Amino acid sequence: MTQYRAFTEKEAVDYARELQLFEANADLASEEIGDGNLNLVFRIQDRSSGRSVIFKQALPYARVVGESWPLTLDRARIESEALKIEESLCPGLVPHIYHFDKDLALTVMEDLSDHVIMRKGLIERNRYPLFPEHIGTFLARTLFYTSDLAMNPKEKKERVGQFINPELCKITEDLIFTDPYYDAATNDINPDIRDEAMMLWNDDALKLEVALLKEKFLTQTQALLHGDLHTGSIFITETSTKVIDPEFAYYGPMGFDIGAVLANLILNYAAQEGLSPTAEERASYRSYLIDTVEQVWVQFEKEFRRLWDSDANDWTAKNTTGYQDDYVQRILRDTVGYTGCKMIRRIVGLAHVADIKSISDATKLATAEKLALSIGQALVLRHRQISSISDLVTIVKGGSHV
Ligand code: SR1
Ligand code: MG
Repeated sequence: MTQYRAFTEKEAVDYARELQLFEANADLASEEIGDGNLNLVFRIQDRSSGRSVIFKQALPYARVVGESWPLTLDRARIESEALKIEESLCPGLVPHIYHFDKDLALTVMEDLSDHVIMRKGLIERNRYPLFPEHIGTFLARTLFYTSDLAMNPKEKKERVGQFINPELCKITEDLIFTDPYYDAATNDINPDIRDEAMMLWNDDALKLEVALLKEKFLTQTQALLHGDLHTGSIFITETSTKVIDPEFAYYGPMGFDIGAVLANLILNYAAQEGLSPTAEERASYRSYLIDTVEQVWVQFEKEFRRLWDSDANDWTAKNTTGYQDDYVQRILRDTVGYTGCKMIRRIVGLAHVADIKSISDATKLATAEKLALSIGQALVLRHRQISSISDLVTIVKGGSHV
């Protein structure tokens, strides 16, 4: 058994040699490139051929806070097992895993350096025409094929057990569903919008809707989720999309993953207040983002219904008129609710998003944050009345719930 140790750049190279990932005498360079909240990420490259791989190693604590926040290394197992399932269901839409070492909490995977992190691409106002089709397919296939609609019920229950992920789920429960709704010490609130944050804490109607969404997150084992599907968990080019980082994977409500994608697109929409140089460019890019939001849902729904019609295994799913329509409507409502929760947490909670954080003008920053908060609140408040994706679009374009 290997003793766990957090790798240095040199140890990462030594381990790459041990695994014989490169020619014995290859001239290897190693660089720690992780900029996420939790892990170490090394790129190991053969200087002469240019060939490279990624080492992702979990730390026994949350990197963003430090050793005072211990965190299970089991998340590395969860991530590698989820990636393997996702690759089997969606080949080409996730990085390929070459090797996993449980003791070192280390995953060796395909280097995606020819892609960019989608959040960065959106901050630069790039457009990705194939993204809705790619992510809609990823969402439909991973959520459908891991649910009771498609799986043998015994195997599905065993898989729920395989993905019990209490520590990572607790982060989500606290940071998304609990802390933003009171004056928690971990919240990070721009003083210029403190009044708006305090209004959240006093909004009983909003807190009731959040409670219902939190209860569903805690109790519903509908499908194997990615669990943290924001635009920092997506590598992208104009023609390719790769979903990474499913360390928060667990069995939960389908709308949570779809909502994560939509929330981060809409956070960028709000951030255009400070990111776009002119009113025309802001309107144009916002229109692209809204269209993308709509198309992600449309592509998801189309593919999910197609899979249900062709591949459902559950007798009830195949033989109950109206069940599919009701099921899809419930996913949509959950999606809208979780979209709202995920927007609110990125404005007043612990971990913000670069789209908004990178706005240097204080007035524009506060305007963008208020817009994101008001859209998020409206989505949460109205999620149980939503009947089509255009209802969500109307709320976003309205920019407020009044
Ligand atoms: C302490 S971890 C903070 C956030 O980073 C991850 O990406 C998750 O979104 C988590 O809530
Ligand atoms: Mg992550």
